[in-house]
Amino acid sequence: MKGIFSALMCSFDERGNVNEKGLREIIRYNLDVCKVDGLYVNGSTGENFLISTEQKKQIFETVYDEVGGEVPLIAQIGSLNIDEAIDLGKFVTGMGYNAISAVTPFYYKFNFEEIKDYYDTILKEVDNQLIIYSIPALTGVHMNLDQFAELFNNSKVIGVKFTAPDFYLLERIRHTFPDKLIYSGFDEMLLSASVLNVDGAIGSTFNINGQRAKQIFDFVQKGQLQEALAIQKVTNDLISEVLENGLYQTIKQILQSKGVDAGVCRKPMKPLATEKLEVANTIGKRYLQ
Ligand code: SI3
Repeated sequence: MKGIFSALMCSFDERGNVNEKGLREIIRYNLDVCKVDGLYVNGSTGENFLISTEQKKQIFETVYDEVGGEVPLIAQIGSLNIDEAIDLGKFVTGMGYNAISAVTPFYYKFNFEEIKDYYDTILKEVDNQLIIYSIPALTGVHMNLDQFAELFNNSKVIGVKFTAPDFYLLERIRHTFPDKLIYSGFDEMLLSASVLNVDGAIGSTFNINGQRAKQIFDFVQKGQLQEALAIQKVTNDLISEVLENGLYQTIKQILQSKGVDAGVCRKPMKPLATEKLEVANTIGKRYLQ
């Protein structure tokens, strides 16, 4: 469960249906070309919050079938509808997923007691281990060290996907909880998080740039910081161009240019205009052989 995990993209057709063949190709590209250590399924990058329960289950099943035990799988089952979260949690646990993960409940301004109860309720019902998905910039949920400690008090909570630029808090969490799994969530900050001894990282750009992410992580573990920095620099050149052109759409187009049927993004995300498709192809050629 350590190392570089792709936040797996999903292929959708123009009508918004899951393209299973395309999804299998994305998985194979991640495992065979990017050589990632694991997959994080139905996260933000998987457009999870834009799809139906049936589609989430279809994706969980297809991924499990294609991966067939090659790498560990984490299923993001978090939902504002706690019954859906529990249903999905039981579904993936029955299938054999290594862990579940759930984003902190968002939109309504839940207080911490409610957030803690959300996780405890899911874990009372689902017989699996859970990784908290913390992404304050998108959820508005900012938790402090004491609150992480309260969540970690539940022994089934085995770690956190920490997607925030607060390296002071990250260091405090690492130091206080040496036995919990901590994944960095911002690919552009992988080196800095790795220096703080995170156990791994989960990110969207690993769908195309997983090999460099693995090099950064490995170099830091061996204490070769200058080598890691050189690769983080190229990685960040790539990421800044991808972000400017449109994050998920550009990653999909780059996959497309590598012969992977990555499809389009779900509405309301808009497809790339022709000029941006060309920019995506150029990024793919410049940074990814
Ligand atoms: O659940 C997920 O799909 C993620 O792991 C998301 C991940 O944290 C990405 N963030 C978003 C909002 O997609 C990052 O990998 C991000 O794309 C990258 O660091 C570029 O900013």
